[in-house]
Amino acid sequence: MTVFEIKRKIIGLFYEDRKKIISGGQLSLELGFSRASMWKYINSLRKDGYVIEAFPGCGYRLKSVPDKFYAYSVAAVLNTKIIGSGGIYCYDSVTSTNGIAYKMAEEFSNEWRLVIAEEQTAGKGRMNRKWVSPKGGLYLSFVLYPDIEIDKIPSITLTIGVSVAETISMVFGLKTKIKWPNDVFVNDKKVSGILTEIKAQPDRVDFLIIGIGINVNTPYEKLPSGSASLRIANRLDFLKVLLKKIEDNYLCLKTEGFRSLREKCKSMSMILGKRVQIVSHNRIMSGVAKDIDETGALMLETGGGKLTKIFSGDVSVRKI
Ligand code: BT5
Repeated sequence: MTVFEIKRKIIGLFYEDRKKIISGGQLSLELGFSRASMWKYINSLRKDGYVIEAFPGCGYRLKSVPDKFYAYSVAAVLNTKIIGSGGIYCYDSVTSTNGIAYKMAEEFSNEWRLVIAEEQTAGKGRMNRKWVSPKGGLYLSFVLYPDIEIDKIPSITLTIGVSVAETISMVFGLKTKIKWPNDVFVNDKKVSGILTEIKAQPDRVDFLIIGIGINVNTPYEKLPSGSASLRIANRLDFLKVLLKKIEDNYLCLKTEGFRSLREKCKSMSMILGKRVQIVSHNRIMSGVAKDIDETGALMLETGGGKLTKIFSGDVSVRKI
């Protein structure tokens, strides 16, 4: 076993029930090596910030976990089957997790990798905008290999948006809204943005990079005005719930199509039925946001009942 696997296994054993005391004998039995070697790994985990109490004659207990992602700790708790199955990569600081995941996907095809960073120095929004990414937030990207037509990609971004919104509602009991095509709002403030990047051939999608930024534990002075941030005691627990929700919804999209997710998306939408202005490919359009269609495109009523299909753009809600 590698050090990664040993640490993953130890954290996995403790994480199931954090109040549990596990005897040294049981640990060495589970891991298949001596108590002396066990001590070495317990100390290594302590150096990583895990507080592991030792009760002489009884065993060990995990008292607290560090507020830092390690690939082994994420692997220990993650209960997804595809997301991250090709490897989990955690960094202290990167330019952009999307950039890293994109390079990985180009180099290692068909590996469903997951990239997480504590901070990004050049976090990307859409259309070369910036995603402010101070230390301690949640910044992650993963590679998807969807067997889907290019014009249906917006439905994937919306599925991810629904998943982020559902997870925040579930964990915090907060009402969340989705702003087509890629934002999640709490109390009318943006808490999360999604960036979907694509590599495709004329007739097929090679891969997608799904990048998610969520403001957690971020001081407001570090964020653009109009942002929200969530206070989270344990980011790892949140990540686990989030990625499972994303995977479940993604598999539902694959097997059942966009139908039920589209309904969720519509019910969470903060723009449907409203008069909006959309900037899309340097074109400005106004109208009423009427519907989200079966591909995830926005149907804009531009006058006289005429519906225009919009695949991407920036939406602002008009006051009148
Ligand atoms: C987005 O773009 O909202 C997509 C953001 C995706 C970020 C993730 S983090 C992990 C992964 N790696 C990356 O490099 N990116 C992804 P867009 O819709 O273009 O919104 C960008 C706009 O949101 C900016 O122009 C600001 O107005 C605002 N903004 C920037 N940082 C923000 C933040 N932390 N919280 C709320 N709003 C922010």
